[in-house]
Amino acid sequence: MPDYSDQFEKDGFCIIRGGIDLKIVDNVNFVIDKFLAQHKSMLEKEDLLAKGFLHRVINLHHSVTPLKDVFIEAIESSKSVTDKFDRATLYTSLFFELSSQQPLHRDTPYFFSGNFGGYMGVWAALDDVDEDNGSLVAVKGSHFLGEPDLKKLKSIFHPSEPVPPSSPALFDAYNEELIALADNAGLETVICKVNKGDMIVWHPATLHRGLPHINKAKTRRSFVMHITPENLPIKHMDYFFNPNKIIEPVSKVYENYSGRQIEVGDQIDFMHKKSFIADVLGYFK
Ligand SMILES: O=C(O)CCC(=O)C(=O)O
Ligand SMILES: [Fe+2]
Repeated sequence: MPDYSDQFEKDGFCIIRGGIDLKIVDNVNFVIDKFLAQHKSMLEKEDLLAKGFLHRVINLHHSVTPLKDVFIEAIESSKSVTDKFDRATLYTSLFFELSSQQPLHRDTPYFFSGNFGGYMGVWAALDDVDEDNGSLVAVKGSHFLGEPDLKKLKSIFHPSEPVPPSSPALFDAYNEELIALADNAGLETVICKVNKGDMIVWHPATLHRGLPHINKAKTRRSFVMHITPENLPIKHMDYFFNPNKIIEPVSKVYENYSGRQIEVGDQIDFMHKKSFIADVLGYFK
């Protein structure tokens, strides 16, 4: 595999064509079909699908275990970038069949590790993805844009109380300011048209989004891996907007999987609405 680190440093992201072996992709898709054959009607009944699709499923890899093979393969193909801060571990994941359709944003307020870098987004296409079914979009060089006035933003949304771990209105306003900075700087927006098996790695401060999912006859199966070096504490908006808050060291529990560390956990969450433990959903492979 070529060294993608120059491109990643310069652009804030890189596209790695054919990063995931198609045998692994096809197997994962086959196993997800099995998962759906068992759970789709329950998920439908519980209103945990979006337009009939899996959407924003957190840590599905705890139940659909071949997704862990996608992680192994993705890091193997991108390690010149993803192992830069020390060996990459899997912190959390998101699975989508319907595009995230999320507006342009930086991940940093929700994946904040103080001055220590190392968090990255690693996105694997399990379907061909273009403008029709919600391409991932990234803004070249947006990781170099400075921060907007965080104190001022805080004072507008949380004038007299600390910022909570999650504050969607503040997150949106923060990103709006960055989008204006990117526009002013004339930064280029790249629509990443990819084939299944391709992957994209982004820097935590790179503006990125998922386009609207227009053609619902097609799925947009994609697996986002949020990676960090071992034991990197990850904090949210309460820390991001208060850099004086001390980030304590953490000691995480990992499973060793094919020579890589995957954070141990057993909760699978659907669209932030409802979680199940893996023992309840079962293990699919
Ligand atoms: O898949 C997408 O459209 C974007 C996902 C994303 O922004 C993230 O996981 O940080
Ligand atoms: Fe993101």
